[in-house]
Amino acid sequence: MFPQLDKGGPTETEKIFSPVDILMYATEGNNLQRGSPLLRTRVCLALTVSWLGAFATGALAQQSGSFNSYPDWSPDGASIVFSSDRLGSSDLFLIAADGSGLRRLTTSDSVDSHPSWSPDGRRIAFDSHRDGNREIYMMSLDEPAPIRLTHDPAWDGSPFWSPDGTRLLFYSERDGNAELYEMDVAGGEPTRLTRTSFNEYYASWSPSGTEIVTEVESEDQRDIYVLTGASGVRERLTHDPSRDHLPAWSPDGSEIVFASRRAGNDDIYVIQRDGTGICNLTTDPAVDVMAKWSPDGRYIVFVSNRRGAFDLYIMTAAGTDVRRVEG
Ligand SMILES: [Ca+2]
Ligand SMILES: [Ca+2]
Ligand SMILES: [Ca+2]
Repeated sequence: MFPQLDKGGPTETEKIFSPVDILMYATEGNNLQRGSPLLRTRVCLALTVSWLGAFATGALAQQSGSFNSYPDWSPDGASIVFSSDRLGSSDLFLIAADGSGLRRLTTSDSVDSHPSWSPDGRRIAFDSHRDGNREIYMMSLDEPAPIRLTHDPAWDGSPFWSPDGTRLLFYSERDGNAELYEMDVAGGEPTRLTRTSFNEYYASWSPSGTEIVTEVESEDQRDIYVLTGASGVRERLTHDPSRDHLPAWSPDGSEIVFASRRAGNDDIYVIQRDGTGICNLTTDPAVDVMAKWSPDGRYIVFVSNRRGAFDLYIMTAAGTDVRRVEG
């Protein structure tokens, strides 16, 4: 239904990521290393065996393709919103979790990315370069003309809805380095939440709305932190010299899923909220990133280039039964 166009290079990916150098997967993904299992701190062996059994014959046959990224589930778990450059510059798309009903949401010539579905299921927040620099936007699924919410020449990106649907959490570099901000979904001035010399990226509120999980960059290292309460008490959950990034909560708030390069390439890991019990769910030598739990807690959607292009995949929350979301 939607032909996939080979863009011939990482241009769109660079547009999405270069300002903060988060993820140069289009180039790094071609430089895959097989990670040593010995590097993993606490491998869930049963899951690993299951995975290897299912994918021992898997191959990185495709060398190029479109960049499908940043999936987020609808509140009812039936659909997934994601960004994709399959029809040109990166736009937002909807697809049913079974891979049916692909629908294009935005048609900007610019790069639209990082969609976040509202708790009431009616709106999508996202970021876009359509007005010259990265800003936060919101669109209704009934009235898909996006409303611009931020107006600052600095990078404003990766919005995430508060559980009560009244505010958006995002990061901005308007004050010199990346900090977290929140703002009313109706608009107005954002409120700055962090004041550090580090970079805070890619954050989300816990299901209770009382905590924030974020990736923090300091001294060329990225780790997962949880910020608690108005005073922003910082709790560091990971301490690995490799990159730990792109965290997201489980629906009950007891666990956090994230991507890490600690085994030599990006894989999906789960850690308990208290920082214990880290467990890796993927061991494919490809890039496995951008994981989000389904609202019912049973599945995790993520992005992988294990077949060449970056596509959406769904596995159980235990890391089994991986399938690509066709479409
Ligand atoms: Ca901006
Ligand atoms: Ca900071
Ligand atoms: Ca991997």
